[in-house]
Amino acid sequence: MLDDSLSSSSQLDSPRFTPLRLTSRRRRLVVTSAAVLSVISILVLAYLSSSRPLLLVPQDPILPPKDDTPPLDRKSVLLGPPTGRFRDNLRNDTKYITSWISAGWTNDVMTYGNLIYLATLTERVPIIGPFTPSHIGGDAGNVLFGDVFDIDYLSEKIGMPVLEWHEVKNLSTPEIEDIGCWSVWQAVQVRESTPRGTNALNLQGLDISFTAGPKWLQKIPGYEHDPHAHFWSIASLLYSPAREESLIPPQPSEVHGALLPPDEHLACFDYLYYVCAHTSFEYQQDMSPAWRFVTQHFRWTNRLQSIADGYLRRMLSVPDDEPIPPYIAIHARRARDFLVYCNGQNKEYCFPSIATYQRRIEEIQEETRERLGIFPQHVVMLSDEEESDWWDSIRAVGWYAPDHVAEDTVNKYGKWYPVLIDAVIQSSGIGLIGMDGSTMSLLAGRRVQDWHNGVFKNIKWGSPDADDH
Ligand SMILES: Nc1nc2c(ncn2[C@@H]2O[C@H](COP(=O)(O)OP(=O)(O)OP(=O)(O)O)[C@@H](O)[C@H]2O)c(=O)[nH]1
Ligand SMILES: [Mg+2]
Repeated sequence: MLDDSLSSSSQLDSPRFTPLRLTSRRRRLVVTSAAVLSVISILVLAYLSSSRPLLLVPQDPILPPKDDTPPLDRKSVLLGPPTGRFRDNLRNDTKYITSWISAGWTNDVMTYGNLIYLATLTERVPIIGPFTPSHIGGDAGNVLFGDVFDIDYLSEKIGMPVLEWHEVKNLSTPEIEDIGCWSVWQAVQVRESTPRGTNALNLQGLDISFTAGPKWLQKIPGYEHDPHAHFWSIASLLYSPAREESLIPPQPSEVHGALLPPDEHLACFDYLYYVCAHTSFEYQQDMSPAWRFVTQHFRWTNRLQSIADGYLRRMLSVPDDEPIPPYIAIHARRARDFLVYCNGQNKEYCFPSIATYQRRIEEIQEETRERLGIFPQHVVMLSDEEESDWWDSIRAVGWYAPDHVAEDTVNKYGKWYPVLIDAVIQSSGIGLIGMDGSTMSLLAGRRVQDWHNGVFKNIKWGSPDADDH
């Protein structure tokens, strides 16, 4: 319905709304203004024609707008090069966050992913440590996060600088500094009364005084089978009023016996593996925000990818000037903890047979053919299996595998590299058959899905018919 005041003909006809009916004073004003404008126009035209030709057509072709955003300068959130004490390198106008790892390599990748996701939620710059060799022998030494993953790419993708500890503090003989941190671990489980062990003292020279987090951090408080906490429960400890309400007497630090409340400039937590937004072990769910917003942007460094590509080329006999064909990778966990889960059954009974793998291969080929018009013919096996008979049986059916002994991988690159190269190969195909329960399979599968639009299938195991479907 129209507004009455506007639709009334009496108002529309009135002098107030008729610009042509000018008074003589207004007419004089209009004439003077027109004259002044004409003079200005003539002067401007005269100036333009004397100084340069008038442009009637655009000089440049129409280009898409340029992305003028300068590349993100990660180090801008530091005062300068690494200092003896980390505090001397932190900016007063910036807040930071850190945490530590303490499990197998893939779990540690996920833990750093959780830390960085928490950093994005709390608008704090994450500072991350190296990967430490929990399962590949202590003599392997540490490997920098930035030697495995492209940290500049990651920072660009998440729109936030990600720092490594060695960029903040001089770690050659780290000066021991006291700091207060929250222990999430003391809050979310009942088996251990101490904070989760960290390597902060050895690696970063941090002598930590822990404050146990409140029991409500645990997703199901007191439930001994699930030590998960929610991202936002942990985040709330960095804000008022949860912080003040949760402060209890801190525990003395190991070296100096310092008693410190959790640091507000550099927030720190002992362990962030068991963290989710909604569901425990959430990386298994497509909704996993840590995966979608952070960990999927952990891309291999160019160096690591090209080392792995070299292995693939030699394995599949692909010359340097030809593309590596799309292939299906299989990740077969057959040792250590997975063997223990077999409860004494022999491996042939417990782990998937070649025929079981073959069925999954055909399913993936069918799906990539239908969905992508690609029919991958090469199959590459990656495994922690050490028995040569099993590897012979794999090669006998025409599947490929990197030969880290013949390639002398450990001597050439170091002890980390068989597993790193295998992880890159697992995630660079168009399909992955993973081992149910393996986080290494899970992340590789997510990469295949999200980086290459490929297919990920986990295989069930434990008995010969476990994967029947
Ligand atoms: N070279 C190689 N080593 C593997 C492979 N799969 C597992 N491993 C080794 O077995 C170890 C598995 O133990 P974890 O470190 O606990 O593995 P994770 O990365 O946590 O992953 P999952 O235990 O599978 O969940 C790895 O660290 C590797 O040393 C593989 O495909 N290739
Ligand atoms: Mg493991």
